[in-house]
Amino acid sequence: MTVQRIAALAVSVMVLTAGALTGSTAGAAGQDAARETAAATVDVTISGTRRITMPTTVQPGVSEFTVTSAKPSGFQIVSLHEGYTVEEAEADIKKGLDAGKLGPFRRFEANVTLVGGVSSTPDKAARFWVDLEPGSYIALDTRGRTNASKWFTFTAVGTDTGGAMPDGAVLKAVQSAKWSKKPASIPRKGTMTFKNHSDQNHFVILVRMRKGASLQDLKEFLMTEEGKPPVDFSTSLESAVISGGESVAMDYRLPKGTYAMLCFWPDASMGGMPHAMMGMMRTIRLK
Ligand SMILES: [Cu+2]
Repeated sequence: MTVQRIAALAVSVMVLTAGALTGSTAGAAGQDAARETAAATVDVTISGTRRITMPTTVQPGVSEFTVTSAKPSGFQIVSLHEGYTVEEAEADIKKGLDAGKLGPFRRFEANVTLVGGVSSTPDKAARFWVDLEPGSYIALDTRGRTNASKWFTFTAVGTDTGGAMPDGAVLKAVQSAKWSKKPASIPRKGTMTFKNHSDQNHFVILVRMRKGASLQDLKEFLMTEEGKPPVDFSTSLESAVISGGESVAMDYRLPKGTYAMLCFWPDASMGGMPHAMMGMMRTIRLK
């Protein structure tokens, strides 16, 4: 299986998982999280044409974002480094992430900090929390085709919210492209914080394993794309992409079971190979 095929598969996984986030927000666990934090709230809406509406200024510090979208969406906040323009970012995403050219992809990764976001579905608003440094940001819907005219620029300025990230399950990326071995299990619902303690960009996908399926079965399926998938793509959860040093928290609710934990972000040093294919793959119990 070529890297291009794997990347295409990863995209199809993401599209499939986007439809499976129903029930991932609110509920009793979400209310607990709200009580524990004093974060400011920011409302985001994403139209059917993937145009983003939100405040043009937000407070720095921890904010709770609520995303309502007309289609399955992937709200993503990005900070462009000094001197890197929106036009350059748009061109590098098109050539790098969309068309698989390594040079533009490397330039994009070298010039941005991926701050957080959340996947959302039309039937239910999605909630996430991030800690924003003062500065300017762009927000985009990663499910749409790259089109900077639909990106939204906002600024974090003024008094810090004083809020804290919510408590709950913690999933960690470590080293370069590895998952922390712990925890072995997490609750099936609540608030999850994805912490990136590595030096690469990552996102996390949890996808339920079919009964009797092993990680080896999943590796073989991803390599060959033959046979019945050993995972159920319709029962899954996907985070936004975050850079090393960043954290994002989100509400989630999934059925009990054994899940595969994967990251499909391409690795520039491996010709764009998705991290999962480099071993960023483990199982985790949801109970
Ligand atoms: Cu990764």
